[in-house]
Amino acid sequence: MDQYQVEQLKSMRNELSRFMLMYKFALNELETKIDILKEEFRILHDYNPIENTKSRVKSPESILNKLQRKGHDITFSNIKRNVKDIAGLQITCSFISDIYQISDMLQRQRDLKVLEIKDYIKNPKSNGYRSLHVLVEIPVFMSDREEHVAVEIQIRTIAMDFWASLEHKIYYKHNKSVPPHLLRELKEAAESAIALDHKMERLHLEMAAMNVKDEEESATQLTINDQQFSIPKVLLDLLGNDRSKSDTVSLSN
Ligand code: 0O2
Repeated sequence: MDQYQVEQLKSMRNELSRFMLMYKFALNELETKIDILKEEFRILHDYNPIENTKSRVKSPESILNKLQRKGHDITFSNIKRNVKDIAGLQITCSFISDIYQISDMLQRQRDLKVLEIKDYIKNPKSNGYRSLHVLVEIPVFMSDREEHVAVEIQIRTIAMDFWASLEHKIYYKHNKSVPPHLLRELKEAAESAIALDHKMERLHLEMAAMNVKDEEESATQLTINDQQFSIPKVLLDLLGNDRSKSDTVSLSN
């Protein structure tokens, strides 16, 4: 390789690094958003819907394979336009309802533009894959320009994630031609995962209802000097009346 070729190679490598960095920065921004939500939930609420997050930038080889599969010429603009999952963020939750709650919270953020939502939970893929894919675009401010970068957010339960990682491994291990008995068993495993998710959600709702009762009960209890007293209803009504009177006074002042 002569000096000219080495220089050409270096310049191409720099261009590729710049391109990939844009996706890394977009992921950094989204991860910060998730960290903020996690911390807010940890401090202000009893319950955190986000179990875990994982991010990855797709390898150049995998990007090119996808572009070729879709029948496009290899150019940076074609990659940007046609491969939307170069930056990927996976969020795992305990319950299905958490998935939609997180998706709503992200969709309400004004600097995120939602490009597409694929709901593989309501419409699972034929192999059994379930997950909510939210494709967003986020602005990234660099030294000389502003780029709007796509990030694919995959939100799923722990059970869905367990299944997807195993299926992904099997798929690649068998070079994408998985033996029929494994496909059948994977489908069965996906059904067990659905059943588990629904059962856990029911238990979670039941426990939440019990907690509300407990909270109501403890709000009417008073502990003085290690002795517990129930506050009589007449006293609660009286305190309630006094509070609403003083609220009216302070509001009108
Ligand atoms: P990898 O190795 O994770 O990067 P589109 O982008 O819309 O033109 P695509 O890629 O089918 O077409 O979009 P989709 O359905 O949103 O899938 C994108 C990613 O979701 C995949 O990326 C996987 O990460 C995941 N995914 C989708 N279907 C399956 C599935 O059946 N099993 C598993 N385990 N994961 C799935 P890649 O590039 O395929 O793979």
